[in-house]
Amino acid sequence: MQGKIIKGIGGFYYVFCEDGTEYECKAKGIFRNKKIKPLVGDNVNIEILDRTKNLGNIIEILPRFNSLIRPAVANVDQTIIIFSGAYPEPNFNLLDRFLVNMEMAGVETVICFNKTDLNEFEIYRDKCQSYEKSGYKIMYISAKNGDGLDELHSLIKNKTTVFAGPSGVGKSSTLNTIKPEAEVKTGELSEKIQRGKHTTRHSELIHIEDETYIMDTPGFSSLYIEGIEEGELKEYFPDIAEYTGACRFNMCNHISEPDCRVKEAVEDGRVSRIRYDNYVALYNELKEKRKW
Ligand SMILES: Nc1nc2c(ncn2[C@@H]2O[C@H](COP(=O)(O)OP(=O)(O)O)[C@@H](O)[C@H]2O)c(=O)[nH]1
Ligand SMILES: [Mg+2]
Ligand SMILES: [Zn+2]
Repeated sequence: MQGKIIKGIGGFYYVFCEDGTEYECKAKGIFRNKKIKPLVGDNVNIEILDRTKNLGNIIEILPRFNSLIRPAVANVDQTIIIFSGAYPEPNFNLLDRFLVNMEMAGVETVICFNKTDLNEFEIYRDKCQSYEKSGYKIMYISAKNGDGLDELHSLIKNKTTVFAGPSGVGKSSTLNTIKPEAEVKTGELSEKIQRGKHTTRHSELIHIEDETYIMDTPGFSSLYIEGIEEGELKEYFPDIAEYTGACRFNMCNHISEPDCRVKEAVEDGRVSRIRYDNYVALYNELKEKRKW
């Protein structure tokens, strides 16, 4: 029988099968020999060992089309990166780091600004909107008053989606609007530090309906970009990569070179200045790192 691994804990894999049942499975020894470790998100074939106790054994992992390391999950159709448009205030540098990581992983990303019901959103609205020029799909939602949720719900239909973003931005609250029965724990914001508590512990896919799955992830507060040199960074900013070969220097990194089309685009507003500044900061960070 075919199914999808939705959770892995202590050597057990929980496989949601076509018959609508969740089976607790082991992966026997065959994967250890082949050096493939089953991942949450893997589509698998299982043999059923006990129909009353819902026990089974994974006998085959079907081919993956992609996989992420953090969180460890396979066959991801898209990531929805959720940021708060109010408080905690959106950290655009962190957003761009995340986007670069997803470009490197080759996973499609949608940016979702939540908490648009709060007055503080007015402070950040323009900055959030400047990302519309980046080419990423941008959504504005409120898990609290329901704004934008219909569009979000249709976006996730029959896909496997990872909800990512800092803690306290409303990932779990948004998930609860999609599947209230999941009753994902949400954290009250501390009045003092205004950061969400870490309430989402292990990585788990939640079956919504049909072929729709969502992974809620614990929040992150920092992200590193690893495995590339500064000269490669421009390839992972799609709105900057668009100008490849257009500048005076073919190898232009769009930093301090003369006759640079990217810098012109920033000046006349075609490329977001926030994003460009983050690009320069990350470029310098990667360059520094290489000197160590
Ligand atoms: N005003 C407002 N508060 C929200 C919204 N979404 C979530 N919250 C609150 O933000 C806090 C953190 O939410 P939670 O879903 O736990 O965030 P997570 O850490 O990203 O999963 C909770 O107190 C929620 O009630 C929203 O759209 N508007
Ligand atoms: Mg959460
Ligand atoms: Zn240039």
